[in-house]
Amino acid sequence: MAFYYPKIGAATAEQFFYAYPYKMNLINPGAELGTIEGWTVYDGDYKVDDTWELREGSNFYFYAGTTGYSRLGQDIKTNTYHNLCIDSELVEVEISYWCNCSGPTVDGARASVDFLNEGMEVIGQGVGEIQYIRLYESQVKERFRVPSQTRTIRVYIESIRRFGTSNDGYIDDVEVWLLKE
Ligand SMILES: [Ca+2]
Ligand SMILES: [Ca+2]
Repeated sequence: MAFYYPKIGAATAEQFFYAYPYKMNLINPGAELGTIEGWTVYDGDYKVDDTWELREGSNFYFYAGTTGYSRLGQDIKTNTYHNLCIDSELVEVEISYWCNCSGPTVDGARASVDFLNEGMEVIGQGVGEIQYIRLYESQVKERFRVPSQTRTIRVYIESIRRFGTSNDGYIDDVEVWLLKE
């Protein structure tokens, strides 16, 4: 079926919800550029690493080095059509990522989000559960309600060290989806 955008003047939230769930565009979601390009360091520090294979076919993942706590974020702007849906207060965001927290006592990983309005003021927040996962290839999904008037979704990934000097909350392949609740 051909995908088309309805005319802006005529569009309603219901007309656009047919496109949901909708995958939002992230730059460098799986660290495969070999750098943290596209992301902003909000706390601590991040680099990419390739010691372990978190995901089949993945060369790199995000690694917080020897920091105690690190947080990496990326802004996603919503468009006119999403705004119609968001302002109907029926939209949720799902943030998923793959993590592996290794070590004698595992370190943690988490996803969180800030919702910002047109003036880039924070109008809502969501905080996921800290994951302590020793299994390889574990995908975590977190869902949060998107507040009306949200125009930027600032998604964060976090690595939390509990043991040793290496912060082993590794994260790979971040995805952001908008869903109708
Ligand atoms: Ca990767
Ligand atoms: Ca550690």
